[in-house]
Parts: sequence; structure tokens; C-alpha cells
Amino acid sequence: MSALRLILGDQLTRSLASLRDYAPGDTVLMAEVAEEAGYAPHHRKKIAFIFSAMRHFAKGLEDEGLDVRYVHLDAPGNTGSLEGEARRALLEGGHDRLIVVEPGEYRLMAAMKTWTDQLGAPVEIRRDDRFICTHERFDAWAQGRKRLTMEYFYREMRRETGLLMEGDEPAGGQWNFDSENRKRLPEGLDIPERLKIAPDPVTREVLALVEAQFPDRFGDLEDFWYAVTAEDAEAQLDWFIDRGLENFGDYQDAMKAGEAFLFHSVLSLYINCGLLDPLTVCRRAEEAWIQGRAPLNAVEGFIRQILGWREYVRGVYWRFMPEYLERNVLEARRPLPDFYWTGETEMACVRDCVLTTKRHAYAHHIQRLMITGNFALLAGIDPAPVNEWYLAVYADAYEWVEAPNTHGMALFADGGIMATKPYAASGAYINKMSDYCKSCRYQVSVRNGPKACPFNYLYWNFLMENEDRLKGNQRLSMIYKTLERMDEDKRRAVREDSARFLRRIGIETQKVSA
Ligand code: FAD
Ligand code: DLZ
Ligand code: SF4
Repeated sequence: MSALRLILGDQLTRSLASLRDYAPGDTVLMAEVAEEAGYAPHHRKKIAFIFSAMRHFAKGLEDEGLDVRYVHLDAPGNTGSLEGEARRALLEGGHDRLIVVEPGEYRLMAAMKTWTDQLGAPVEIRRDDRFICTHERFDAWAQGRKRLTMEYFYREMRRETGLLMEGDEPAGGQWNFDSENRKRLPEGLDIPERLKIAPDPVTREVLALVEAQFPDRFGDLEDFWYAVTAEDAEAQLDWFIDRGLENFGDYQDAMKAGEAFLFHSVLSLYINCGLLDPLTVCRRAEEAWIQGRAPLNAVEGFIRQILGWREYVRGVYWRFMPEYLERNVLEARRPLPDFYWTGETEMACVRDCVLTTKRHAYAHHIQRLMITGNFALLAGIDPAPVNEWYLAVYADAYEWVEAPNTHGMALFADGGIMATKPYAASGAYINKMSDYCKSCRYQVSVRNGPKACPFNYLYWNFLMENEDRLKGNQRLSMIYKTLERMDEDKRRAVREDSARFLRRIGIETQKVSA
């Protein structure tokens, strides 16, 4: 009686449920496979990060004396799929069962449920208890609610974990400090230099492998400095607590050309693949506040993202999949413009975000939501290629977290499960929160004509194209009243500018299903 224990690339946690009862005779299987590297056109830095983190994790287990079967992507006989590798390992190792922790993505979970039949051996799928909120807990909260408002979920998580609580009351007398967290970056504010971890020989080998195997994929491999071990991820957390957290709240929504990270933590890639534990990260931030090293608006804002948003999106994903991704309530059908892959656009804001993404497999939340996401929303891009893009290009992207954020929050394709209204914004918002417009060939203050900022006319065009679908939304009533007052000449100018622009960037002008 011995077990094969399959560990996925985003399950790199020593205390993982499938490793806890490891016994002599068992084997841990980890495999780099073409299927996982190819189900989305993942950024090359994302693949390198995951493979290197997997290799380091496997080495750690071996050093502890566990029996590890690690299959390299280019190993002879690699079948290219997790199922194929599980089959091979079961046969060759003589194990009588497979143990795995539930995967983060629906497609893989659906496949794994067939594995007992496919592999001819019992497959035990264990709960992933690295999340703070269980599936049952989320469903109990969601059951019977008309709206799944993140804020109320978050308050329950605060009460249950005791994070930032003073008895039954929230620390500082307020649950939410968001209104303090929307400042522009002042001129001359020092942005701290990031902690950069030099690639070791294992990472260098992986970088060479990815270069050779994925020569045409999106994404730079140069300047790889991400942590690939739990120890180094911990060092990145220390760096953030010491250098970033203090200003995290104030400038959470700010953007600056050429500055990818500002005061953001850049920890999502480690939390999502298991190198950092989300609750521990929250407790470290809370401790910094208790010690007077960071203000409450920053610490609350940071903890809200992890304890609130991160747990909430996972709950939404599993509650509504697979139908969730079939929804397209705004019936958006236009193709994804090429500049999402090339960065070749005259819109300075979009160009900066795409190039940042290409370089680092990272962009911060407001860049994802209010630049590339907002553009896709306003331009009526089909959610499927937009989801594929977000799933591919970020080092932290797995569908359970990517889909609610993209499909729901950025594109409003879910019809309002995630957001009460679309996060649509014109150039004025981008200009308020960034310095992008200063260096743009378009003029943010101009609304129509060849010099006008495309976000300006696309914003009104979006509202017009979706008038029937969105007019009844209470939170949009003011804006639709303004639209009602818009004269026909102005409406025509908006339509014509939008049509001309969409044609110029190579995507059809007519919203097919309008
Ligand atoms: P910080 O700004 O420092 O925030 C701290 C932590 O909070 C993050 O590390 C992350 O763990 C968590 N967090 C913050 N916002 C969210 C959120 N909305 N949902 C879930 N967790 C959150 N995040 C992913 O982890 N993977 C994705 O694939 C992903 N896709 C996104 C797509 C779109 C269109 C949008 C708008 C957001 C997406 N996010 C995604 C959420 C968020 O943008 C990233 O978590 C964040 O930018 C990661 O950078 P950071 O670690 O510096 O975050
Ligand atoms: C993202 C990813 C990539 C690129 N490659 C692998 C891999 O080769 N082997 C593996 O076990 N996991 C990989 N992953 C992570 C998986 O895609 C992830 O575990 C599932 O999407 C479930 O979240
Ligand atoms: Fe972006 Fe418009 Fe500003 Fe140019 S003018 S950077 S397109 S918001």
C-alpha cells in the first residue's frame, strides 16, 4: 500500500494537505507538462517562475528525505499531461492510489474527477485548506443574498479571523479607509528600490529551457528577479512590510509612467503558488500597524485585498463556474486588438501597461482594471480573448482569481455579480490618477476629433451601445441623464470618432449583436 502524491505548480506549500501524511514508500510526483504550459499562451517569465519554484520545492522535499519523481519539460518520455504523468508514475512506482489537493481551476478539477476511471486507481481529491474561507463557508454567506457585496463578506472575515478588530469593533472605528486611499503621487516622492533576487543556477537553467521551448511566446525573460523559494518570498514580504506598506494605502490607485510597482507588494505570485500563506501575510501587516510602523489606512487597505477580495473572488469563481464564463451580458464581440500583445499603440497609458506587463509579467491592480480592462470594456471586446490575455500574461494568474477580476470586475460580463456597475471611465480618471497623459499624442481634455483621447469618445459610445442594457442601473442614472441631454450632433460625433478609431486599430466598428 503506497500512495502517489501529485503536487501542482501552484501547490508549493510544505504543509499542503496532500503532503501532511506522507509515509515511507510513497512518492511525490511533480511534472512540467506541455498541457499546463499551453492551455493559455503563458508569459515566458510566468512559466520560468513556476518551473523554477517547482524545481526548488522538489529539491527541498528531496533534501528532507522524501521520494520525489520530478519530470522536466524536455525529459524523454514526458507525456505532456498531468494525467499522463500520473499514469506513468503509478505504473512504474507500483502505487495503488493517487492523492492530490483540489486544483484551482475548474477545467483541471473536471478532468481530475474522471481520473479514477481513466487511471484505474482510486484518486483522492483533498480540500485546499490554504484559503481562509472554505467553499462551504462562502456558500453559507452567499446563500439567499440578493447581492454578493464584497464589503459584507470582508467584515465577516475580519470578525472570524480577529484581524484589525478591537473586541467586536473594527480597529480605528471604521471597516474601510478607501476614501483615504486614492491620492495622486506627489512630485518628488521617493519610490523605494525593489529587492531583486539574482537567478541561481536552477533558475538560469529554467530560463534557458523556456527560451528554447517557447521562442515565440509573449514576455521578456531578461531581468528575472522574482523569488522562487519560500525563504526568498519571505524576504520579499519583509521588504514590503519595511519599505512599501507605509505608503501602500495612500497611493494604491496611483499610476506613473515607467514605474511598474510603486508601493504595491508584488506578493500575489508567491501567495497564489503557495510560497507565502495569505493569513500569515495579513498578520504581518497587522503587526506592523500594532508596532506603529505603518498607518491604519495602509494596513486595512492591504488586508482588505487579501482577506476580502482574494477570498471573495475564489468564492465567486467556484459558486458560479462553469456558467460564469459563458455569460456575456453586454454582448461584447469585438476581437482583441493586436496592441495587447505588441504594445504598439499611441495611447500612452495602454502602451505603458502592456510594456510593463511584457517586461515583468506584472501590472498593478489599477493598471489592470482602469487601463487595459477599461479599454476592453469601452471598446466592447469579446470577454473570451480578454480573459485569455489576462490568464496568460500575469505571473499570478490562475483562472480562479483571474476570471472574476476580468470577466466580472473589469468587463461586467457577469451582469453584476462582482460589481454593482461597470468600472467605465473616460480619460479624466486616468489623468487624475497618473502622469500618462503628459506624454501622450492624444489630448485628454479634447472630447472629439483626431486629437481627442480615445477613452473620452469610447466612454460615451459604450454608454450609447449599452443603453438598453444599462439604463436601468440605478448607479448609472446620473450619467444616463447627462447622455439624454446630449444633442444629436454630439452623439453622432461620438459614434463617428469611435467607429473611425476602432476601424483604425483593426477591430470591426459594429457591435455585432447590438
Ligand atoms: P497588492 O496591490 O500589493 O495587493 C496585495 C495582495 O492582495 C495581492 O498580492 C493579492 O494577493 C491580493 N489582491 C489584491 N487585489 C486583489 C483582487 N482584486 N483579487 C484577488 N486578490 C487581490 N490577481 C491575481 O492574483 N491573479 C490574477 O490573475 C489577477 N487578474 C486580475 C485581472 C484584472 C482584470 C484585475 C482588475 C485584477 C486582477 N488581479 C489578479 C487582482 C490584482 O490586480 C492583483 O492581485 C494585484 O495587482 C497583484 O499585485 P500585488 O501583489 O502587488 O498586489
Ligand atoms: C501555470 C502552470 C504551468 C505553466 N505549468 C505547470 C506545469 O507544468 N505543471 C504543473 O503541475 N502546473 C503548472 N502550472 C500550474 C497549473 O496550471 C495549475 O496548478 C492549475 O492551473 C490549477 O490551478
Ligand atoms: Fe491615455 Fe487618453 Fe491620457 Fe493618452 S490622453 S494617456 S489615451 S487617457
